[in-house]
Amino acid sequence: MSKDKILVIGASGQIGVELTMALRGIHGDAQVIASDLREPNPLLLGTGPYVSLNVMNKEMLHVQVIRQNIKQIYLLAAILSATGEKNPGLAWNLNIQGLLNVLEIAKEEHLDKVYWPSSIAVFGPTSPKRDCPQQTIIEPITVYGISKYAGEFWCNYYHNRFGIDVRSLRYPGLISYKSEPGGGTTDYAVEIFHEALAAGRYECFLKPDTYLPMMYMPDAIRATLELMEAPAAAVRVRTSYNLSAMSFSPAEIAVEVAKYVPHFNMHYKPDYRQLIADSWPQSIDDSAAHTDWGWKPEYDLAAMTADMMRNLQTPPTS
Ligand code: AKB
Repeated sequence: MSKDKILVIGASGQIGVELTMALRGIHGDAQVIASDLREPNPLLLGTGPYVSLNVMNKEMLHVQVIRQNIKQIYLLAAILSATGEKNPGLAWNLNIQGLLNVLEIAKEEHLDKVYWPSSIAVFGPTSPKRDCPQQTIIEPITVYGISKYAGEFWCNYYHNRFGIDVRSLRYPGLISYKSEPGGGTTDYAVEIFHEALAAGRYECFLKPDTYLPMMYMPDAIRATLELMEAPAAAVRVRTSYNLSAMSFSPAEIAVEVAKYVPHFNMHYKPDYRQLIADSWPQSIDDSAAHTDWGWKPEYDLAAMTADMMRNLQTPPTS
């Protein structure tokens, strides 16, 4: 039987749920196998095949790749920046060993393509703060950032040495309403919507003037699909592409949210995540993605806030 299916690892996470649904829309429900260690996210229930899978178990992963006739893998399972600082060893193991397991299987089974996300967390305090370029000084201070940077070079290595068509994006903070983020420093920009609508106030764990690169999930999903559809020759960056849409501070998003929640009140109580946020660039230069495969974001802060509010205030239809 020819290999024709797509495996999404970490399908119940913030990106995984929406990417799985988007891939199912394009390739057909049965062609996209969702997998996770966790229970399936409720939004995925009844939408297509689901297998319970631990990416750290290479043998089981290998068995599933053969059994399910997998030709492409999207590896989304990871421990993010804030959670990673609580258990650095675990974050390194999952983020790196998980990737190596997938790359080895891609080599052994001659898979068509692999997708693996990197992050703006690769950058550190010595990287340029504004319009941070694709290639620059990169000295990350979090274990998450170190694992992502090392992972980028493993991707590059497997591409150069074994011809694996592995592609990657450095996501900024991602904002979404369908599935929640978990353990990131940029999570405040999602929490603020839920707390504003539920309680009319939010206590932010970053200072009001902390500018960070951010992106609305529909843009992130489209960027991922466009990168994966691009002709291989156009994908010249085989570490990971800078990707950008907007930059804002907690004070600025609070002003936008207050347009929809008139008495909205924001308090600030910075914690250990401030140090992480301060180490990252405020904005990103993603001109390589524009040039190589035509990337163009659609959502700015106002458009994203309007769409978030519309969706969070509308009861879901079943
Ligand atoms: C995090 O905050 O850790 C993530 C990221 C920027 O990769 N959202």
